[in-house]
Amino acid sequence: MKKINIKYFRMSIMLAILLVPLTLKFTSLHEVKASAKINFADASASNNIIPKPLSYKAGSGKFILTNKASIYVKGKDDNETAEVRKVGEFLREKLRTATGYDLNIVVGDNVVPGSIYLTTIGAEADKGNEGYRVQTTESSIKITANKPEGLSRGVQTLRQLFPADIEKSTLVPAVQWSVPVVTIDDKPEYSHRGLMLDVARHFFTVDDVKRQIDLAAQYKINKLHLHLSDDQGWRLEIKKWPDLTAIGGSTQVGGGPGGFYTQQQFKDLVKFAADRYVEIIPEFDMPGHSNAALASYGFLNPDGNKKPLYTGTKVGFSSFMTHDEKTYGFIEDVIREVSQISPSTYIHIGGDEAESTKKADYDYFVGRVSNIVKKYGKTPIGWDPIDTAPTIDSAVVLQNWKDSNAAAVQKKMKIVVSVAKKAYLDMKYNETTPYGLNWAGYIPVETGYRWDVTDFAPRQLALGVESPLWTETISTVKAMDYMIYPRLLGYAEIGWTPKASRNWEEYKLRLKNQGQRMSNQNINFYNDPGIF
Ligand code: TNX
Repeated sequence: MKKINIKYFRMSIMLAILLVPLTLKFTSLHEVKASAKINFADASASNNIIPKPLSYKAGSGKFILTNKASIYVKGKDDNETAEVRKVGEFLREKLRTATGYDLNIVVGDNVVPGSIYLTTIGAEADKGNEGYRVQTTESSIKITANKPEGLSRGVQTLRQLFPADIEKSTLVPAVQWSVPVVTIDDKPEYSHRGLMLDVARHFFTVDDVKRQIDLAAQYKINKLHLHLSDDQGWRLEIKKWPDLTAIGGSTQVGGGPGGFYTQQQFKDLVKFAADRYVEIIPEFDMPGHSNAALASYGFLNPDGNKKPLYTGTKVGFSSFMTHDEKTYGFIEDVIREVSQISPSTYIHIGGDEAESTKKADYDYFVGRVSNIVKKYGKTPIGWDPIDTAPTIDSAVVLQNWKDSNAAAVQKKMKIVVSVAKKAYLDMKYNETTPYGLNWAGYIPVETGYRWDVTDFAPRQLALGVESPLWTETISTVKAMDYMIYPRLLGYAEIGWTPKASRNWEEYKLRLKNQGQRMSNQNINFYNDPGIF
């Protein structure tokens, strides 16, 4: 604490020294104090980006956006230009509501002063697919990246350079829409920065999920893992087996009406996510957590009879038959249909808490199912203990939720870290939290931030981080927001910003300043009194 205070004290003195002569030039002594104060606020506001960029070099002055601005777009060829244009349209829409400006999109690089330019020409190769440079001067904003994906990440950064009012859902008059002069060079530490939504325990509509994708994407979350089946519900239409949704999708925890996505709706979700460069990873949890399927079709059960639907919250009681070819035929139908509508490189096969499946049967089952996934050109992911099955090799990814990945490390499987005591969004913040569970402990905002992927996985095997929201106790959008925010910002930063550049005390200040943006977006975040 002390160190930080001294640092900030020094920073303010330095800023004052810098600002006073500048402001003296134009103002009377009487005005000096006030303008110095405003300038200081501007300077600190420019450091509030989450996740923290790799390099942020502040210049002096600001760019002011007017309704005369155009958004110029140019790719390396026509196809890419068309994609860059879509990123430009996304930016236009994000700026439209609060400013009231209907900015022109112009293809080309004949950029006139006062404009914004997005291009994939001239970026440094080492920025990869997601890296970008945002360079602002008093007369222009330029974002450069190797790929439209990187431009999209840069656009999310640019949003955070504007005043927080930019995020309001109504026209905000009399605001100067300025961004500071700055050069930001940025790229992510990890390629997997995920959010998981359990839409099986409680169903959430397409619009609810879209909203969460849109909100998460602003913090550069790039994977949305959808937990599409569990004991309480099956949530994706499978044309060959319509009762999965007609019966298995008909309820949820507590006995509400449940619901499901048609394949058309799923494709629509995939597109919405792809427009934000977010990949949707579909999960069907097996061989446990499978009661909704067992309740839909008798042939999946040893006695040929459908199981009753389940609306409680116990785990570990259901299992697919692991030595019956009807099971594998059924699973192959599901995987085939899903692989046809899901462009993700992954299909998640669950594999957790199979407490009603003998270990040898579990090992056999997860090997068979991961081979089916591979047959359809996808990479299987599974929860631990999937790594412990001898049938599972390094072509399968482990999603690590307990602190147990010895087998994965030994086999050199890639790992997504979701360790429950740090990354579970369904854990309460503290004893007063109105929703959530606490079996993995409380996860206050600080605990959620103060760890690193490498605490739980070797760096060379780690793909990144994913924070799951299990929804046994979460049935409304309000509750969902409350559990996800503000913790997701921390997970986003753990995935994006290298460990050496992260520090809780400094993060806390940036997070505090995100409060206004979250409020403006009507996010029902947990308003932690220690932070906001
Ligand atoms: C464990 S984490 C589960 C889920 C529960 C969650 C509740 C995991 C792979 N399995 O079935 O919803 O705990 O926190």
